[in-house]
Amino acid sequence: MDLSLSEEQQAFRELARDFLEREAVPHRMQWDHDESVDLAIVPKMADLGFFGLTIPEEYGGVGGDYVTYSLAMEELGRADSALRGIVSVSSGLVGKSILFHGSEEQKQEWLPQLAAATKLGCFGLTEPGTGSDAGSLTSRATRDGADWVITGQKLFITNGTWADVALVFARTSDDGPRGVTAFLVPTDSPGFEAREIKHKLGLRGQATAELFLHDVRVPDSARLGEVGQGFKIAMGTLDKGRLAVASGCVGIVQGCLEASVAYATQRTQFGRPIASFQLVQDLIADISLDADAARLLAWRCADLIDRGEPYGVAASKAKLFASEAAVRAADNAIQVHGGAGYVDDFPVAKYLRDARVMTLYEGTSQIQKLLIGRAETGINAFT
Ligand code: COS
Repeated sequence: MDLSLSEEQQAFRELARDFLEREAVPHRMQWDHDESVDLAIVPKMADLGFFGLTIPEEYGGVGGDYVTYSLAMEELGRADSALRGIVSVSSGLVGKSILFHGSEEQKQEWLPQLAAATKLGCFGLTEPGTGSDAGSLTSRATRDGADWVITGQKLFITNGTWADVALVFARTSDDGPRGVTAFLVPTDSPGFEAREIKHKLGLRGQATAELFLHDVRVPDSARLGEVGQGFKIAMGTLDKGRLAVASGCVGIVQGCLEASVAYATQRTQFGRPIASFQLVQDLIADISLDADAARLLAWRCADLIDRGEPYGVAASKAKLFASEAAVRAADNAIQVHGGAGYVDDFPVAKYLRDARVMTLYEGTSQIQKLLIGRAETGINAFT
């Protein structure tokens, strides 16, 4: 479905698809079994521009608009959501936080390395006791002369064991969300420890970790933004992150559609292709509809960002619909495949396992509904 895409946008999408068909699709099942992608693909993805999209050229990025970014995330989601997560956390959540809130020195130091993927970033917001209620986080940063000393624990952190820099949100006062400050913490700092979480349901190819900060000392120059501004930085960044998740989910739905059509047109039962049965076409039509609707919501959000319009609610709607659609589409795709869909000979079982977390992370479906409800009614369900 091509809706007014420019030649550049289409060209990038084709380049991304060709690259991922060659470099990722043949290996994704093995990476899933190994519980790690082959990290040799990371610099190759950076060469193509995946990590530098929407980061300005003056900071080592390739620039580009958010529609192109959405297309890139879709192609990554279609190929392997583990790869999409690596990119959208490192250059998306961490890179965008630095781009919009960093000092000139911080931008010069980190953005070229994140855009080239010579360094990876991770986003340390969630804690064992704080998921949806992110503003109540308990990791603490205490001022000590010219430094800050950070103590706390973070959970379910994508790229956690691979990252060179962790964007850590810590409490600098007891003033709820207004008492949170952001810090760029090099992961080789003394007292910083990352432990990988194994045996996840999906996204097995990406490193998900628990972070422990034992009196980690950083200079004040590692502070990102003003003291007390950390929660707003996290929320603003997550709005763009939700577009990345939504677009990745569009890729999952698209992958389910292609796999289902391919299977249903070659598999015969009762002497004819199963695609000729109306109930199989019903399943495929639902997947096709989900692909179009999710993609249009993601593109609407990307276009709002490109035009400088408010996009937070559009991001919530895109993330909510696309993540639920990805789970639904993968489930439908398995139904089309029958028993063959329940094993790893086809991509649909992995699509379902990978999709399942999308309705949870970067704000659950319930949180997205409450954000949409708050925007529609003016009434805040969180207070
Ligand atoms: N962009 C910028 N600022 C924002 C913002 C956004 N999207 N959302 C909230 N803020 C600001 C508010 O304007 C408010 O500022 P003031 O102090 O100046 O009034 C401040 O942040 C606190 O906002 P709010 O009162 O809405 O905070 P809550 O604690 O009620 O937030 C929700 C509630 C549920 C919205 C928030 O905690 C949330 O999004 N949770 C989900 C977290 C999440 O996605 N976790 C996944 C982590 S990554 S896997």
